[in-house]
Amino acid sequence: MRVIGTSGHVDHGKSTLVQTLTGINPDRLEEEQNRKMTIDLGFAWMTLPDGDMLGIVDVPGHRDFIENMLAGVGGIDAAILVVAADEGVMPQTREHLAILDLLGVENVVVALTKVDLIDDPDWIELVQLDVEELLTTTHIKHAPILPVSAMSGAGLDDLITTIQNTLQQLPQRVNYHHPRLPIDRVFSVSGFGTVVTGTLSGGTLHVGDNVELQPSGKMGRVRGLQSYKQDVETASPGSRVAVNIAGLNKDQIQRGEVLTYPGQIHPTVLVDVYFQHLDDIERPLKHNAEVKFFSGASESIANVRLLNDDTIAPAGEGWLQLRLREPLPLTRGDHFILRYPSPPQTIGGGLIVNPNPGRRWKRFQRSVIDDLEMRLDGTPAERLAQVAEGDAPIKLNALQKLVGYSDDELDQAIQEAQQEGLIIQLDDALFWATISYQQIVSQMITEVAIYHENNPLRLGVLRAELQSRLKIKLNLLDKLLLNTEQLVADGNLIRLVDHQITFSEKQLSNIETVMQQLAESAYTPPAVDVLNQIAGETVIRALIDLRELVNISDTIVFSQDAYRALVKHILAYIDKNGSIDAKTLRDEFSTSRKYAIAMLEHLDSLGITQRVGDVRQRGRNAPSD
Ligand SMILES: Nc1nc2c(ncn2[C@@H]2O[C@H](COP(=O)(O)OP(=O)(O)O)[C@@H](O)[C@H]2O)c(=O)[nH]1
Ligand SMILES: [Mg+2]
Repeated sequence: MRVIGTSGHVDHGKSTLVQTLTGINPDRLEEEQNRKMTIDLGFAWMTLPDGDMLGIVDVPGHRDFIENMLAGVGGIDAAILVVAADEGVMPQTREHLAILDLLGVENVVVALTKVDLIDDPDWIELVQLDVEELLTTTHIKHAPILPVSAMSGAGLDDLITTIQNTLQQLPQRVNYHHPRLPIDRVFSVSGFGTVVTGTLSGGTLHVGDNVELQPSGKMGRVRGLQSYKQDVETASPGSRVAVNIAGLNKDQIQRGEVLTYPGQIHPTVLVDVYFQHLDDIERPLKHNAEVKFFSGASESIANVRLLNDDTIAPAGEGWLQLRLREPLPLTRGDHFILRYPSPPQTIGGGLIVNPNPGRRWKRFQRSVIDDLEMRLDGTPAERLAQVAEGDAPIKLNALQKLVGYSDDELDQAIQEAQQEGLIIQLDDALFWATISYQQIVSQMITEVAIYHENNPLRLGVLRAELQSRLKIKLNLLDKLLLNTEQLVADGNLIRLVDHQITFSEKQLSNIETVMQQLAESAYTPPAVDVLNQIAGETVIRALIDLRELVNISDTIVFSQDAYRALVKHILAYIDKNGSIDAKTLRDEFSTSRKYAIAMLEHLDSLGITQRVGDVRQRGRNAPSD
């Protein structure tokens, strides 16, 4: 699954092209339809010939709505740059392309539209040369240019094939277990509640996941997911996603917020960035300038500190520290754009290098700049943590092979990564990136919470069931449980620390009847079926979970008291007489052979007794007192 964005000057035919390709009109607002102009982002999708789904974000080309365009192009895999053959390269052709370049979008397909209006092939060639020249001013290496017409349909098949080829060459999207959905739309659907949409990156989202919105910190839960109007259980990175959130209403959410897993991102107001100035602007960027900052789908007013320059001239580059008026959830490696508020103009953009410097840097400090330069490439600790991300923890020697550090470098990097909270140590030589670890822990908590909700009368979820849901090894599950305070392992059952079984009045009175019957014939208790009929199977099951009852076979349960008395007596008898057999047990407790045999077989299976010929002796697990 991939997402591309349109780009280009207003009226060059972006929305028409999207509608022709997908059958979906991206101009969904009434105002857009009346003015025949895209104002806000539009969304459409199609199935490519190879069967892959393609999401398309259609952006406004008008200069007044550049900021809406910025909210839509974060997270796209590639762009279609639309240039009308009759007008050629225009101001927002340049501006959009510059923005794509600053945002690191390297894959562009140029659609030279409206060729039906042009009779002169030389003219088309001229426009094509102009576009090629413009492309040389960017980092974009390869951008096929295709003459098309949405009116006549000319060139559209070629365009689709070219888009498909471009996307097929992109590396697979990686699941970093760090899902981030910059929200570009919020609405409510009657009967469902609040829905937010965005282009997902960083990891998968699942129905039932607990999620957090940043910067507000509000928590919710994924009630449903859709990708391209289809219900899905899991949404993958690189797709357009609509999330139905339980626990939050529409008014509590805004465009620009990021939906993520709890605790994975923290909003920041101070960021260190590497900045590239666009070249076609008259004035240099000055220290203390007030600008507008855009990243993902979010924006804020920002104040610029030039860390190592007096000014940054057009086409220049340099280090900035930005103070944001609004706290924003940013991470290292995010791209950003700066604009002047008035007259509105795109200045340049670049990369977030440190999202959390925590303090204001003194200007012109060699050490500060050195540190930032190292961060631009990633510190050894950061590289180590990146390699330690994944579905399972990684052994130290495997980690070392992947990063290629010497023993000393490795020690140093591990120490730093631990201090910075980037990795955690699970065992002597077993490490895991903190974000991967937190992800699985939060998934574990969510699974158990869902289980409680669906099975209120079960004390907890079976270890094996949880393990298979999480698809992790059993010994890893046990290690994680030891490290997770919110969960308790109670024998084979895992539960939230504060989960309790609550019975209704009716159930309590049935339980009383059951306990009475068990007290009356403690050693010849009624069969489980009979008890099930009195109180219901789930209630009897709950009593077993709570250890009020002990099931020794499919059909027999004893009350906890009777069971304890039996075990105690059996062991005492063995200690005194060397062994016990079924007949003796039957007579000692005036029970029947059926119960005596079942009890001894049960104790054999636990290793409390062991069978030797026809008698039982102490087993390896018998308590010593
Ligand atoms: N002749 C011709 N007109 C087109 C073509 N594509 C779009 N148009 C017209 O160009 C105008 C602007 O199109 P629109 O898709 O709204 O442009 P946008 O602002 O880039 O989204 C509309 O009047 C369209 O009908 C085309 O291939 N040929
Ligand atoms: Mg449009």
